[in-house]
Amino acid sequence: MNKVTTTLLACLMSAAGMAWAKSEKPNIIFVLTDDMSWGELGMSGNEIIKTPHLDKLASQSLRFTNFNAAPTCAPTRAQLMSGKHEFSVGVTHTILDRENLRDDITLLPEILKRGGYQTGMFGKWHLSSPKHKTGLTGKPLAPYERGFDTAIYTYNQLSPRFDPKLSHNGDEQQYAGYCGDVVFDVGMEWMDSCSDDQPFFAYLATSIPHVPLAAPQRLIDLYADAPLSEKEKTYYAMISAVDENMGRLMEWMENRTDSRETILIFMTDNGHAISGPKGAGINLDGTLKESALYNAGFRGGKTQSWRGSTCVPFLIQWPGITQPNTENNTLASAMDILPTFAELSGVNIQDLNVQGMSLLPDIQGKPSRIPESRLLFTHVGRWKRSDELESSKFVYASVFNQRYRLVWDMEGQRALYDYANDRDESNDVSAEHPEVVQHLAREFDQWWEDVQQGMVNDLEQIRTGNIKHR
Ligand SMILES: [Ca+2]
Repeated sequence: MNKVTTTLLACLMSAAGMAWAKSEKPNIIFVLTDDMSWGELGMSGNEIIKTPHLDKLASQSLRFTNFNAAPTCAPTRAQLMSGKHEFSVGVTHTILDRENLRDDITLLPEILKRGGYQTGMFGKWHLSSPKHKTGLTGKPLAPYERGFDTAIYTYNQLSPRFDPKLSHNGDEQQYAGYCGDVVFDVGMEWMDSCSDDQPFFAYLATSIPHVPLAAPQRLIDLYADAPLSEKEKTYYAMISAVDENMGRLMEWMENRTDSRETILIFMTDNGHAISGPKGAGINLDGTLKESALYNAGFRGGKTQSWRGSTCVPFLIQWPGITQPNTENNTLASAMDILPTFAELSGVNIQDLNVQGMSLLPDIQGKPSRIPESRLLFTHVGRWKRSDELESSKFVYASVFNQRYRLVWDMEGQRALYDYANDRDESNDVSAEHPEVVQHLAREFDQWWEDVQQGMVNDLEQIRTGNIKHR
């Protein structure tokens, strides 16, 4: 072989090698916490909370500043797993069998398995009731039967907070330590056990800082001199426990020698939690109660309809792809995660009719594919009985675009906010923009009309007369 041919061959081989390296699918670590908002991060201006590791991650990440979850726990998980609005997939509550994610749809881990991923989930599932092994069409509801190779999970909260019991693919096992640490322990152990030949997807879903409140004393002691109630100190200590584990995870990642890159995502499941530190939290009109708690300038929290109820932290670090310390203000949704991961893993999901849209271009720093006309809809759900759903239409609901949010409060009073220029939504601009009100209200009517056909759990309870209520 002459020198030119050898050189040409080497170039071709090198080019092929580069192409292969680029086509290698990244590992994905997705961390979701429970009842923690932008306000509970030091980087957002909270001067009391101690979150050094999350602040560091935020400074190294691309931060989505208009990323929206649902206003409560199970509904956000339904969006993540299905790529659809929670009402379209049956989830209209967090209890009463209305947290059962309909069994006849394809879930995110199933998509990623098609793309060659090893899949694991650790922590709070909250998309099926422990009473039901199967859904309405007779198919299984448990995470280990819906696409996760390994699921070490609880149906809802990890309980008790110390030494909790979790189901390992259906077998109940006792775990030692604080519940927040356990989720990361079993998650990292599983990732260490994964084959290097395939990428992995690890979904770590903590059940903290949701109530019941409990944390290691050494973390509560961090807030000994803070102007907080005892309950608030414990709530903040639970967030510091999340932070400490994020630090542990990031250190663990640095010490690994993967042949492929690893994406790290941190997200939370709803806005500032009324249910967190009981006796503090948020008023029914979305303003903060008198306390040293902090809501990052937003109005609204968990279960409500103002921006603070659904605009949650979303941090993504993808070495070589995302730029550190950057922001993206695209109107994004938890429904977008499934199509984003489908695209990056090369799986065609056209037949699924998901409502989310891929954020891959946004993540790669390319022009977004999310159209200017995009609308998102939120609704607290949680009507007491399924046959009250129609009369609940205008309770804590909203429809919004990139600038305006039409909000119904608990009493059904409507207001329009220019949230892009009025962060705390204090100025109702309905009178100045009647055409915006009319457009958004009409779209909301249409959405409500269409979405009810997906509320399979409510429809079944109405059909059978077996209506669950608190
Ligand atoms: Ca939650």
